[in-house]
Amino acid sequence: MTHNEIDQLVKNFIVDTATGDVNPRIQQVTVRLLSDLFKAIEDLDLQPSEVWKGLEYIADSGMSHEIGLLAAGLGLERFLDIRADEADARIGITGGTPRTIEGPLYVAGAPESVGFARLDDGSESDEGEVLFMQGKVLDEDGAPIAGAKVEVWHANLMGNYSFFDKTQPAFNLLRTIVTDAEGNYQFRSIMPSGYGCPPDGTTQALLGQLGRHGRRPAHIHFFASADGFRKLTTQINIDGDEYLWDDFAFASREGLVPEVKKVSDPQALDSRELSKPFS
Ligand code: MBD
Ligand code: FE
Repeated sequence: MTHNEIDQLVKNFIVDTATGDVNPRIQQVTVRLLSDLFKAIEDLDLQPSEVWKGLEYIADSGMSHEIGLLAAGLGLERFLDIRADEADARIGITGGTPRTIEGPLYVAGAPESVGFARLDDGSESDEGEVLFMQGKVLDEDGAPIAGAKVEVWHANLMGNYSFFDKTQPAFNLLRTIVTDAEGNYQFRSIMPSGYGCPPDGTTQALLGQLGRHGRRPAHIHFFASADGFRKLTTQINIDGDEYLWDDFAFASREGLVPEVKKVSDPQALDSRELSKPFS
C-alpha cells in the first residue's frame, strides 16, 4: 500500500467509525501513531510473526515492570528533557542546575527532616565509602530558598534501590530534606554504585540485540521543589566512573558532575568547606 492509502485506511478504521463522544487529542495521537506503525510495517515488509513478536515484547516489558526502564534505554525520557530545555529557552529560561531524567525508580513518601538527613541504614558502612554532600537551593536571582524540599534517592553498593530491592528496608537511601533558613541541605550516605539493567530482563534483551550495554554511572537523584517555583528533576554523577559519559539512559550532562573530595579523616575536613557541621 502507498502511504496515502494507509492514511485513508487508518481514517476509515479510527475516525469514520466514531459514534460516541470523541476525545480529539486521543484520536489525533492514535491516528498518527497507527499510521506511522502501518507505514513502518509496509516499508520494512514486516512479517506477521515479527509484528506479533513486537507486541509480545511490549507485553513482556509491562509484565516485568520494565516499561520505564525501556523508556530510559531508548532515549525517550532524555528526548522529553531535550524538548523541555528547548521550551524553556524559547521563553528565556536559561541557567541554574540542568534538569535530567527521573528514571523509573523513585518512590514517594520518604521520611522528612529539616537541614540534614542520613540516608543509609548503616548496613553497608563496612564495605562502602561514607559520602557527605551539601548544597543550597537558590531562586533565579541567587537568593536562598528556605523551606524548599530536596528529595534525594540513590542506589546501594549493589546498584539497587530500596522498594525495588526487597532486601533493603523501606526508604533506605531515600529521604526528603527541607532546606534550613539559609536554603541549605546536607546529607550523609554511602557512595552509590552504578546501576545495571537486570541481565535477564526484557530491556537488556533488546539492548543486547542493539549491541548496547545497560549500564549507568554511579549517580544520585534529586527533586527540588518549593511553593511558587517549578519543580526541578535532576541527578549528579560521581566523577571517575567508567560509565560517566557512557550512560545507557543518556542522563549525564555538563554541570552535573560535582567535584568529589576524598578524605581519610572526616574530622579533619576544613570547617570552611562546610557551611555548617554535619550532625
Ligand atoms: C536508574 O537508577 C536510573 O536512574 C535510570 C534512569 C534508569 C535505570 C536505573
Ligand atoms: Fe537511578
